[in-house]
Amino acid sequence: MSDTIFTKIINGEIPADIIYEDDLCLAFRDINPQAPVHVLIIPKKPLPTLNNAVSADQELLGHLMLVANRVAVKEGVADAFRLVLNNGAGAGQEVFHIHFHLLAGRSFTWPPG
Ligand code: DGP
Repeated sequence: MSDTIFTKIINGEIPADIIYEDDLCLAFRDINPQAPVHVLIIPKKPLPTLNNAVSADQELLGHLMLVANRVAVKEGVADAFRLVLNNGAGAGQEVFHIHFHLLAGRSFTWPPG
C-alpha cells in the first residue's frame, strides 16, 4: 500500500505545524480547521482504520488519548473539547491512517452532522 499523506508528514517529507511528538505519535494542526483549535493526533504506526487495530495496539491507542488531553491542556482548552475518530469512508474518513481530531474553541452540537 502506498504511503498516506500522514506517513509523509511523519517522515518529514511534507511540512506540518507539529505541536507534539514522541516515539509513538505526532500531533499537528489540521490543514482545514473546523474549529479555532483543530489538532490531529496520529500514531507513527500506520494503522489504516480502527478495524485494523489488535490487542497489541491497546497501549498505543490509550497513549493517543492521553496525548490528546495533554495537547488540550497545552492549547488551553482542557475544560471543553471534542475528540473524534472517523472510522471508514461512510463515517467521513478521508485519510486512511488512524487519527483523532481534537476540536475546541467553539460550541458544539449533538448529534454531530
Ligand atoms: P478524516 O476526514 O477524518 O480522514 O480527516 C482527515 C483530516 O486530515 C482532514 O480534517 C484534513 C486533514 N489533512 C488532510 N491532508 C492534510 C495535510 O496535508 N496536512 C494537514 N495538516 N492536515 C491534512
